[in-house]
Amino acid sequence: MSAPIRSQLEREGFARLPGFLPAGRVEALRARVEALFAHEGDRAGSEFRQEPGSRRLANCVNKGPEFRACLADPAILDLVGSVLGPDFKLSSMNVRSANPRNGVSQPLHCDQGAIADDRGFWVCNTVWLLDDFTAENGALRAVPGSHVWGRLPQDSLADPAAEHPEEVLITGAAGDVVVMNAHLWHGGTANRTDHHRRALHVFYCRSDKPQQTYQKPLLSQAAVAELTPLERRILALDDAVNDALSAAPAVRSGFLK
Ligand SMILES: O=C(O)CCC(=O)C(=O)O
Repeated sequence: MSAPIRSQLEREGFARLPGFLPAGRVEALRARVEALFAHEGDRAGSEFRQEPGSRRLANCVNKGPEFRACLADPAILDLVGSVLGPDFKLSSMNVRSANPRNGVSQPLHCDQGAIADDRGFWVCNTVWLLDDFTAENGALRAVPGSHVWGRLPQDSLADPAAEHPEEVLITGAAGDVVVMNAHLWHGGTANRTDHHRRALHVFYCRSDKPQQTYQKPLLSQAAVAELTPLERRILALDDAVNDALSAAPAVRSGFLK
């Protein structure tokens, strides 16, 4: 990946890869996402968390080859490795779709409520835009550089839901991917349009931390049979340390209860 992208990711805590996904893959993902929302109904997202004002899907690795194709893309893994170091795994793969006219911004948060530790950064998210992100439809906001501050918005701000004086809006086109150091203070904004705003979140963590969604027990035999060795490794399917870390339930969301 190009040096400017890497240095923006390091300096600002995020970088957008324009036109990363071809239109055909965006269409296939959208079609699968809508089929799953129709099929799962009120249960959608419940393997992780549901969110007022947004539709969510969780455990997407198990829900179609369109999603699995986003799990171990070499260019994305390279950037994620530049944040997390060489030893990392998938933490979760979810869809978030901000509802039309939902009237709610997410509070600024760091994913998993994570603060960098003495080994450095341990969470990195990638946001795959399935619709254009605009100033009106619930684009991401982020406070550039906040990934190195070593503190959480909820411990530092009177109102993490309020606009932050240093925040920027991360807009882009369907097919772009935003790679984000997930210690960055960020959140989805309110959708003021009549259309859903959909994104796939492919979220990674360092290998010594628990997965947000313990993948192994949630994967069907059919899905496992299709995995490459690299995908098995990224899912930590043969990693006894991960089994010990991730099997115990814990609070693993930045702000969702
Ligand atoms: O706008 C988005 O999809 C990102 C939302 C987000 O930061 C989250 O759900 O943790």
